[in-house]
Amino acid sequence: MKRIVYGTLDGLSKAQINRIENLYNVKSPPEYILSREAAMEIAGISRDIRRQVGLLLDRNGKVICVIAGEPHRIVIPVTPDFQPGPGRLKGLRCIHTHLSHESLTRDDLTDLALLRLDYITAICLNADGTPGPVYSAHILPDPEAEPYSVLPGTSIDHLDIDCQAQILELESELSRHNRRHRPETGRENAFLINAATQDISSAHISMDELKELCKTSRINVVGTAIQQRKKIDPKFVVGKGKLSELIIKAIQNYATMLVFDRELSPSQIRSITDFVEMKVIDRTQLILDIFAKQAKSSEGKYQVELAQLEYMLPRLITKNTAMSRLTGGIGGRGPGETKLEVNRRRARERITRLKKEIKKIRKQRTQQKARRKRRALPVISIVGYTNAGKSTLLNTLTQSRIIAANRLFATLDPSSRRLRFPRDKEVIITDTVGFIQNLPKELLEAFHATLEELEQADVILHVIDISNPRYMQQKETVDQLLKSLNLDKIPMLYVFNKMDRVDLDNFDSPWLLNQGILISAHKKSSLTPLVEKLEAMV
Ligand SMILES: Nc1nc2c(ncn2[C@@H]2O[C@H](COP(=O)(O)OP(=O)(O)OP(=O)(O)O)[C@@H](O)[C@H]2O)c(=O)[nH]1
Ligand SMILES: [Mg+2]
Repeated sequence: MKRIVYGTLDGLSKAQINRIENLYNVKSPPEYILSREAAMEIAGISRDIRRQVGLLLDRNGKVICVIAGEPHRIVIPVTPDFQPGPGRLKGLRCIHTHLSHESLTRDDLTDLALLRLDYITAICLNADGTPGPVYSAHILPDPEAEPYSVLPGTSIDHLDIDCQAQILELESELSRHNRRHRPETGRENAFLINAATQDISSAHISMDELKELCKTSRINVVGTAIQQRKKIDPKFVVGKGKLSELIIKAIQNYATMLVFDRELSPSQIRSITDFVEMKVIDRTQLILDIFAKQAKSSEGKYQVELAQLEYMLPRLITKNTAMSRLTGGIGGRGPGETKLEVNRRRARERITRLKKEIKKIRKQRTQQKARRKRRALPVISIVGYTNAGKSTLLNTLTQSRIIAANRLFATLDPSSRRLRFPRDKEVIITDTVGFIQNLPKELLEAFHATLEELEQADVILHVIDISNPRYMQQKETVDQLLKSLNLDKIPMLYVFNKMDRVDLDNFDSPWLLNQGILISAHKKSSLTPLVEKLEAMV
């Protein structure tokens, strides 16, 4: 780092500034939190300028950074050369002055935990300006315990605490814990955050589903928090103070990623990623990610990539600090064109390409459809919430082997099969992508063509997994989506699936079951009433 004074020097005399700059020459042995002389000097300067003064020291006791603060706080600058890895500390300790006898503040402890400082120490000034009590704190490695420990107050005569050895010991304990909690390669440890402005029960429902989405995406959930608020914070979703608290909890649980159970606006993504040294994603990105992993056909892949790009384009950002380095840098790019602009331009070009490709495939499909129409077979389309058992039903009905799996969005590509009814009538039966609450609008747009095909349906089979505790909400989500796609005019049949997994005598909404047909999609014998009903409908 540059040997400049960080913070504010406004209103200070040349002599005062000189004295502060000279703090870079301070020598402090590694066993000491800070040598007595150095402690005397920062207390002296602090008394003189009536503001806090801070130092960042590396593990050898070398001053890496001098900070001139305000009367009640210092702002610790970004230190790109000292980034704490997983299970590691920052390699820097912060020693600063307090103008009164106040012990470590909440902000001090938040800095300690968020920045993963080796130590944080406050040297308090007595009323006469001499150095008074000294307070220190360090992080605790145990996820079950408090995040940090504040040591009993001492004085500047007792800063020889074998500091370096203590930090190393703490760090080795941290890395032992980290090894135990570390995710397997290719996985992440995620901490999930839901900000609830309405009733808490729907927040819980949504959070349960987010956990399932994580499972499908091979993400370990190491902690969750539902935060009730009157209003969503426009910058930090849950407010900066709360967010700090949650991040500390996340770090403590060895999380490598934060997942927000809502769609983050571009400015929220920006403020949060500027604030935290951790991967941050939202519900939409998670769904997009699952779609991307699951897409098989080229059309499906194009559609997902298009949705991802459309979603990312306004969110393509770099960190504030990195931004200034990028824009200030010299490079082979056109004058004034930053990497960000290049990325944006590439994304836009790719979007245009993808739209063309999708259009081409769509045209071929329309021709196929026309052919099918000539044969005039009725079409039955299976829709429903993801994981309801749509593909299983199609498989059992038509003895096919479409992928059916206990994960969300197993099916992205529509498939059609012929079904011959007992009385020799033939129909086409199609399976489609599953629905979900708050389906990202980019995905809805990208999958429009797929969903459009539903318009051709003569009958819609709406499959509902009644063994899922959220079945009612899921049914409503699908009903609403069908309505928004103008499909609610097509004759629809409710199919209540997975009856083998529920105790029907004690089912909580027995009236509902009268509105459709009960089945077990993987048991052919249970499908007879459904087949009879369908035959009558087409
Ligand atoms: N117990 C039980 N499990 C079922 C039944 N029908 C489906 N399943 C299981 O539910 C899971 C999801 O089934 P799928 O057919 O893949 O569900 P889907 O609606 O096609 O899901 P997506 O394609 O992800 O939207 C699978 O593990 C199935 O084996 C049933 O009647 N009873
Ligand atoms: Mg499926």
